Amino acid sequence: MAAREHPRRNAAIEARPLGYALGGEILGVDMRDPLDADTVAAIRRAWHAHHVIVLRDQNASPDDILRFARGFGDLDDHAQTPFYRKDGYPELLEITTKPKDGKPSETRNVGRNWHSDYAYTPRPAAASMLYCVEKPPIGGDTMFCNMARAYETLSDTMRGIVDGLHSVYDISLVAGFYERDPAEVAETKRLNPPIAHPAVKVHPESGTRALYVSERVAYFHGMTAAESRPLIDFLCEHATGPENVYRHVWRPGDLVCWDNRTTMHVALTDFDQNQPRHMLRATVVGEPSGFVVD
Ligand SMILES: O=C(O)CCC(=O)C(=O)O
Ligand SMILES: [Fe+2]
Repeated sequence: MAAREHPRRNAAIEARPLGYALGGEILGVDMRDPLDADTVAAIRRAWHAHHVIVLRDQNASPDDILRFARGFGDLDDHAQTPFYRKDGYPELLEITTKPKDGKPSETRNVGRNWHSDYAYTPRPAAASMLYCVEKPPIGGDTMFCNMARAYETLSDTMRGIVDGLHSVYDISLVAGFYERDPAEVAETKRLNPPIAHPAVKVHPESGTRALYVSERVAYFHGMTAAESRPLIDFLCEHATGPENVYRHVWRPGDLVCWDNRTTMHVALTDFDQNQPRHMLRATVVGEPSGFVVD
């Protein structure tokens, strides 16, 4: 391990807001330091308040990322999408534009429509932590929206309607899904049949109610696709309006952590995709949810 030039303590933790609707920067945390319970509690408080938290100027190895992430819960081994794991690190997804084994990266187009991670599984992600190793000189930004605020700003009547709905998530609605390797597409579809989750999620820790509808929802359970479509479109448009969004402009060494129960995100193609953009993601597993539909 490299010598530490400026060992720091994780004692004085502050968060400063990055956006009006969501987003906060955590100051005073070095991911290489061991995480104590007070630090975890302070970060959690900031995370519940801001929904997306950002740690800048980190110099974290894959092991540092995993140790930090484990402080916040059990990590997913990504068995639902087994092709994207970093070699030797099943708990890290490699999201990269860099060719692998002489072939285009299968993760070059991950996250291109608004979504919450692993909503198409019976154990949707509680949280995701994405670390930027390398980024293009311009762009490659990620946008986040606040789904608790999206829910709160609906009318009472519309809240009553969505409270009674289940969103049916379909992995084939992942943007660019069919541009991936056909064998992989078939296998990930087999592993992830369409699944219904409540259209409003109650956060298990904070009790916050948040809309749980995305561009990967095919229909509402018990309704036809034609009946569902205008409502899905309205809710997505309502949730992703500019005033409800934080846009993250990456720097290498950023760790961005989002709460998948209260946010959605989208990875933008606002960059030259021949340029390297290389990210590592750890995923904190959530509670089991939903039922597979026929
Ligand atoms: O690459 C990104 O900015 C985000 C991709 C994504 O959707 C994810 O890591 O969950
Ligand atoms: Fe994602």
